[in-house]
Amino acid sequence: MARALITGITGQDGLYLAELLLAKGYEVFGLVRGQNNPKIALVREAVPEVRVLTGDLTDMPSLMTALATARPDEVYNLGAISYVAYSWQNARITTDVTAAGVLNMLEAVRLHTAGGPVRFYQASSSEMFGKVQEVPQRESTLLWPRSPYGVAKVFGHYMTINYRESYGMHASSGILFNHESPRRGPEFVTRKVTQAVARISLGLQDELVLGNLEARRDWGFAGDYVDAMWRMLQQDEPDDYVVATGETHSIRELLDAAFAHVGVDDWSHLVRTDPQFVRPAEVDLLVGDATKAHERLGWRPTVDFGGLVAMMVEHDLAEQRRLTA
Ligand code: NDP
Ligand code: GDR
Repeated sequence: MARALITGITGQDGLYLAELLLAKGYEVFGLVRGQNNPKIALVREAVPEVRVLTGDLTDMPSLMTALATARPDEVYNLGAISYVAYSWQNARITTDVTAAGVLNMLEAVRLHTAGGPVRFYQASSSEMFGKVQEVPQRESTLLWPRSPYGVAKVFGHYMTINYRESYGMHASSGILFNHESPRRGPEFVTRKVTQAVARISLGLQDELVLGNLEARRDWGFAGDYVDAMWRMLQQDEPDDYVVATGETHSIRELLDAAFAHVGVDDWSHLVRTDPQFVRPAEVDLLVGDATKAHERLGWRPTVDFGGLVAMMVEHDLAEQRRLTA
């Protein structure tokens, strides 16, 4: 039975990846931080077969202990402070976790295996592309991060490549574009919109307050993207891959699609913008070219933008009805 260790198991991707690996017959271990993390309940409910281990990416001894217990064939490093807006207010802790945490995990794997066969996945991000240099963005596009989070991810990305080149480690980096789902945290724009649309249509909320409506993102479904992670670690050779749908939409188009789903064509009186949600520096346009992942991994997204928005609004309508019943 193959064994996998997932950091960030309590997050959106951690839960989908655990489900995927369990379905494939893996024994799955998940790293959870904190002495009483309330999100453990999510893990126990969604994936009760996962063995929870305590640890923190900033605490290298805890990573060594987790590796010694899990003895994994594959390590998926999904743990991070992942909210871009938060990273300006908390740049140092973002750097400690999202940048230095990757080094801690890589070094722990190297020491644990003494160059052995553990395969490593790093959750890199389209946020690394930042200021637009090329459209669409691909693996070779110049990185120009625009947030402390983006800078931290660039460090983790190059450190992963460095461990591959220095120690021959099977370390791959997935440059994943935005991916969403009903499990997405409510601080991210898609979920903020679908939750608000559900609440407004049920008469539970009057308006939605957002920041920049012109930014464009390449939004896919998280369930599809964790499959790409797994495929990367099944390759003979480690490498870096862009994972994206190749379609881009603005926040305005997201609002059009979400409100249309509940029968509202004109949302202008329901949405207000406020500078508090505008970032010090914005990533204006993301759209990925996933040709390499198509050709080498045989990976394709199965959910398009319309399907994703419908899935999330339907989920939030059902959830809000349940909460207010
Ligand atoms: P989430 O924010 O949902 O999950 C992040 C996870 O990291 C949580 O489980 C969190 O645990 C954990 N974590 C935070 N700090 C630490 C720490 N100090 N030590 C150990 N674990 C920690 O993110 P997603 O699931 O959406 O994303 C997964 C990864 O992929 C992240 O690295 C993210 O940056 C990256 N990524 C995400 C994309 C997306 O669109 N979703 C796109 C590209 C990259 P806790 O419960 O304790 O908070
Ligand atoms: P992003 O996702 O920064 O791309 O990072 P987010 O959903 O936070 O923002 C997307 C775009 O929407 C604009 N926006 C708002 N965003 C939020 N959160 N709240 C608002 O009210 C709002 N109004 C407008 C933002 O300015 C931005 O342009 C996500 C995270 O999952 C990262 O961890 C990951 O690496 C990248 O995707 C790829």
